[in-house]
Amino acid sequence: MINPAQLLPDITAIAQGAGEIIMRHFAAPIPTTLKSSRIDIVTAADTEAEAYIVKELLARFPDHHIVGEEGGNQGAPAATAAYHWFVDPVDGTVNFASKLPHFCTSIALATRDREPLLGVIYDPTRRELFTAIHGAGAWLNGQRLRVTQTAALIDAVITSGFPYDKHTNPDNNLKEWAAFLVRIRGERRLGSAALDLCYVAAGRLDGYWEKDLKTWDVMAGMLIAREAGGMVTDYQGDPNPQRFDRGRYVASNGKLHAEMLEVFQSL
Ligand code: 2AM
Ligand code: CA
Repeated sequence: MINPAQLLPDITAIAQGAGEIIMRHFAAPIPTTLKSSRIDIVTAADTEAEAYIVKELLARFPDHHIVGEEGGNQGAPAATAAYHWFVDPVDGTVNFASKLPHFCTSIALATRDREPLLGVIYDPTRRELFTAIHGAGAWLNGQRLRVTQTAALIDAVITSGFPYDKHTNPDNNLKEWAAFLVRIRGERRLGSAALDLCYVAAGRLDGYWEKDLKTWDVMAGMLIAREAGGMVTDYQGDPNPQRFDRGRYVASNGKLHAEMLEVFQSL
């Protein structure tokens, strides 16, 4: 059995190394390349940071499987590897390419059936390191994290995001956005799913929801949110949407969760 706590110093160093690569690119002009659509973009920072992270992970864990946003599946085959890594080199690429300093690197270790064991998220512009180990709490630069105590949606500040096919797919989160807008104190749209989950963990936000998320966007952040006392499910309340790549995630401080799920049911 692997001991995720023993891996934490190395994985932290790798996430911070990726942060250095990203910040070097952030200081210069940032050309973008299109992926699935005109707004789904990738930059040299994404590619270079992911190559660095994958090289470091493969050197240490050659018998593990690695799922990376830009590089696809690497390492040992998914079906046989006991452990899977989920890597998003730059979460918040649209912010990054716009020179808006709100993005991060997300690295998670999970079992083959996608139970997260370790989550490391590094925000290189604020030098904020969010970490969690399954069963051992969530931390920000060495300080223990706790979710908010907000108990009613009307007192809540909640964030969300919109999918890359929003121009053509009518199921583009606008109905959900409107439904929450009139029920809460404030709605925010920050642009990094991984940091949204960390901010729920840190008590900076009361809740978060989004559709079309991939495992690399959420695997680390959902562990960090849960280890800070939060709850993460799909829109119906299923506690493990990452197992089936369902893409729809709701995170909250726990107290607000039922009220948040009711909003989806009302649509
Ligand atoms: P990215 O910056 O790594 O692409 C924005 O709403 C947030 O959701 C970002 O974290 C973005 O990740 C993610 N996101 C939105 N649509 C996505 C998609 N179709 N696939 C993967 N991630 C997506
Ligand atoms: Ca990304």
